[in-house]
Amino acid sequence: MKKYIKKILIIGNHGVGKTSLATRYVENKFSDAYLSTIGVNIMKKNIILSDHDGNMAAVALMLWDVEGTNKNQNIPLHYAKGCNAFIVVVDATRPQTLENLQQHLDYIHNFDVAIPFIIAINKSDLESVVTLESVAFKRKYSNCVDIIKTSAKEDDNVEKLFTLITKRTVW
Ligand SMILES: Nc1nc2c(ncn2[C@@H]2O[C@H](COP(=O)(O)OP(=O)(O)O)[C@@H](O)[C@H]2O)c(=O)[nH]1
Ligand SMILES: [Mg+2]
Repeated sequence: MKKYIKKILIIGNHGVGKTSLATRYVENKFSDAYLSTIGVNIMKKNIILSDHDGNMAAVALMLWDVEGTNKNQNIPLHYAKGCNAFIVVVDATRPQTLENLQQHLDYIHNFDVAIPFIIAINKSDLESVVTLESVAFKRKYSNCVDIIKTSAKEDDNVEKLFTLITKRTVW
């Protein structure tokens, strides 16, 4: 089996659920308490992926859970060094977090225009007010792997989110 090491950055506004998604995926835990991330928190998970043809890959996944950035705040560019993909998280209950999407995309594109990213519209267990027209969006950004609704709280689509984006870095 081929072995890979992949680095994925998780970015988005404060409080959208970046840490919760990573913690759900890596430790299968969730907390309602909000502890703001300072700087960056790196989590690791070893996974086995398989594609449609039955090819297998062992991936040592490094998730960089980056401190939230709101309007006009930027993540240090060096965090993205050696990064293979991005997860951009939006809060389904706060339209303002979608307004900053362009800023997060600009960060990615400053670094590498071709790098794959996936968008998580998180907190799908709550009443959603955020919509993103996915067909038009994906046409505009060919490196957008998918836009998926997730809930770190109820463990909905979390595995799918991380698997989809990691697969794109391998195959
Ligand atoms: N209802 C609900 N709350 C969530 C979900 N994900 C995160 N939260 C809550 O939202 C707050 C911010 O989450 P956190 O992961 O710290 O956000 P971060 O700043 O993006 O890392 C916390 O109080 C979490 O418990 C979710 O899927 N559903
Ligand atoms: Mg956090």
